Amino acid sequence: MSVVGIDLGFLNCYIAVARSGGIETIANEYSDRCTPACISLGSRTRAIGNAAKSQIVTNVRNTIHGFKKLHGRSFDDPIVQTERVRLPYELQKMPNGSAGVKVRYLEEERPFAIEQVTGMLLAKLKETSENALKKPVADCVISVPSFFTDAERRSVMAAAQVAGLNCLRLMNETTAVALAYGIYKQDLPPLDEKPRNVVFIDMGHSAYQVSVCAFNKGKLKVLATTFDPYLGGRNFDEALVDYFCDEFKTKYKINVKENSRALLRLYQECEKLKKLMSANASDLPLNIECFMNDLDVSSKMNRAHFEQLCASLLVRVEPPLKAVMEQANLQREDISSIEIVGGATRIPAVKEQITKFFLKDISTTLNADEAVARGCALQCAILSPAFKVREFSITDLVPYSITLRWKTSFEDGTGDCEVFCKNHPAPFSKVITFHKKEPFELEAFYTNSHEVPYPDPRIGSFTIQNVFPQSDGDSSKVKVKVRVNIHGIFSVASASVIEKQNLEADHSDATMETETSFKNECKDDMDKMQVDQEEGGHPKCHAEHTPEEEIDHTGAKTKSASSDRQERLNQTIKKGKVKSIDLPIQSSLYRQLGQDLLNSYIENEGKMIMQDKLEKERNDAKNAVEEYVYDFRDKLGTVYEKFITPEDLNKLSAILEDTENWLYEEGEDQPKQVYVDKFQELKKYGQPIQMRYMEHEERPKALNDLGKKI
Ligand code: ATP
Ligand code: K
Ligand code: MG
Repeated sequence: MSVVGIDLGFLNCYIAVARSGGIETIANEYSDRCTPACISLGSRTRAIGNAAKSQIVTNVRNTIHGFKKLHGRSFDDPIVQTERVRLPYELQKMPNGSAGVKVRYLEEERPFAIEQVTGMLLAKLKETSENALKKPVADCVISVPSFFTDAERRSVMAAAQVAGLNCLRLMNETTAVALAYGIYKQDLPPLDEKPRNVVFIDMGHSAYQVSVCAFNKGKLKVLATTFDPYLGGRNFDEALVDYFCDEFKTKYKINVKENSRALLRLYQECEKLKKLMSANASDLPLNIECFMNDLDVSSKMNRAHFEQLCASLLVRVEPPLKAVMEQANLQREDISSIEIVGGATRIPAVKEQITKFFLKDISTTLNADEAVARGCALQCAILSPAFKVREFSITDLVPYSITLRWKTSFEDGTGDCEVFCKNHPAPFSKVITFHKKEPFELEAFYTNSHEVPYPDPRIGSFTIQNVFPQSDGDSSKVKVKVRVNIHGIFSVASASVIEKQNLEADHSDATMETETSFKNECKDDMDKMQVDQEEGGHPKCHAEHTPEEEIDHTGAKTKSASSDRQERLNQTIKKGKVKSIDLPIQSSLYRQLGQDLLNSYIENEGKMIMQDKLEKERNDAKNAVEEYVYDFRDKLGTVYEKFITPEDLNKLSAILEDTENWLYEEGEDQPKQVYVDKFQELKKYGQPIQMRYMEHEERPKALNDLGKKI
């Protein structure tokens, strides 16, 4: 059982683990706590993370980065097409219509699905955690943006499977930050007091997210989240790049945008410049040697000018702040603290916008780079039965309202019901009752497609099977449990038919009841946790509905039953006696990756890991030969000199020189065994000399020891 939290960033990934009683962020093999979200494919091997990042400019077409937004989207998706223009490598339409990448790997053109790409990255992060923890890692918690839709979330879940990870929770990034903030706070208000409201702001490389959370002792509840999924540090880099491209066009008569290598270098330099400007307001130079056409370019920039260039970006900071306060129905004075994380919040002008809105200093006490990973690791520790952590309950929310639609038997009409409103607590289950005589299909979709940053509102369709009329010809009462699970993913979780004799006579085929799930009905912890919190006195969206309602499908009338809690409990008890039979559900999820395809990705990742391992062994074997040559030559000139005849010395020197030349020529690229054999051959020459030398060294010592004994 491992406790690992992964911040899967657009640009930067971080890992936090539970080790020696605490949560710590760990470093990779480059002693870097940040692992770039970058994969470079080669003719023999893959490089992932830091090693890949250094190849962005040298292996332009086969180095994959900036792919987080491709998850769960079709190739034709407008977002994919927008990203495509920015990417220096090729995207490709996969056979199932989704977006993949096309790169050269092992000397051939290869398509990779986005789940494979992120799978490679996650496999690397898994390996890094295993090295740190010195044991196998599977269980983990992975972060996703709070605005990710179901299709995107499912795609990240699939990527985790490709990497051999068991993701216990996909955690919204700002919620992870909130947990990292709250769990160690000793002074949170008691449960019966007004909660402490804190705003969390994360601006990373690709996106901007805001959430407001209410804290009481031992619990946090996300009240609202807002976002601009298209605003992040990279937009600020882009503003600089555009400016310099224009300048260089007139100044040097070069078109940088036509040269992907030069453009990538300019992006890298502009990112550095942007960071420098965060600490320095004066003029800063930009110099790039041999930029294009053997030309050295130079220019300068300062903070004030930069802010001018970014004016249209800076005005986008406020709207999500305003919206989050409106949605949570809070005033500025209700907010205790404003916590900012994410690299791009280091831009002074971004901070100013935030301060200007809240009229309050912002707090930077959280580690801006590591808070997401730490929060994920804390969540993983909470979920892990093997790990003791302080009790802390986390209630997240449903970012977009979800509606179910179905066909009714009357007038070929359709019925629908909003099962989760926007900002409804999650995870959460609800039970909906239908009166049906035959199998029926439920279609789930996002109610307000315009507020979802995704081109298709569909979530999936679910057919409830094995529904028949009762023996007397009446409709059967079918209970359908819908759920937004711990990953923030919607599903129709179960369905059952309730036996007739326990029901009051109900002759309307067009009646539906919805009810929130009661404690007695909850079968797993997620629901229980939810219900506990519901009882903890945070009535939100769902409690505004009456817990039980009957809705006429035709829309002609809607009558609500009593919402009295006692009545609910009585009902629950009555329900305990009725017999229910589970019904099979056939689910068809929108843009779901098929199991066969997923299995083939898992298998392929295994093959690639094996290939990387073999390649590493081959390289190690080659390096061993090289090292032996240098070491042997060095010793021949020094310590071995007395133990070898001049003729042998000449002969051996020649052999070593030949080997060295061979390593640079035909020995440059040989199978592992060739190097192993070469190494053995060299050792045959070296060992006798080494023996003589060792004997000589040992003899006086042995005599000495003997002397001591006597
Ligand atoms: P996302 O959250 O969108 O998935 P990410 O988590 O990978 O992206 P972060 O690591 O939070 O992103 O932030 C990276 C961004 O922050 C980059 O654009 C980087 O240039 C920017 N950044 C980092 N440090 C500074 C700084 N000192 N000043 C300005 N920008 C900075
Ligand atoms: K990050
Ligand atoms: Mg981030």
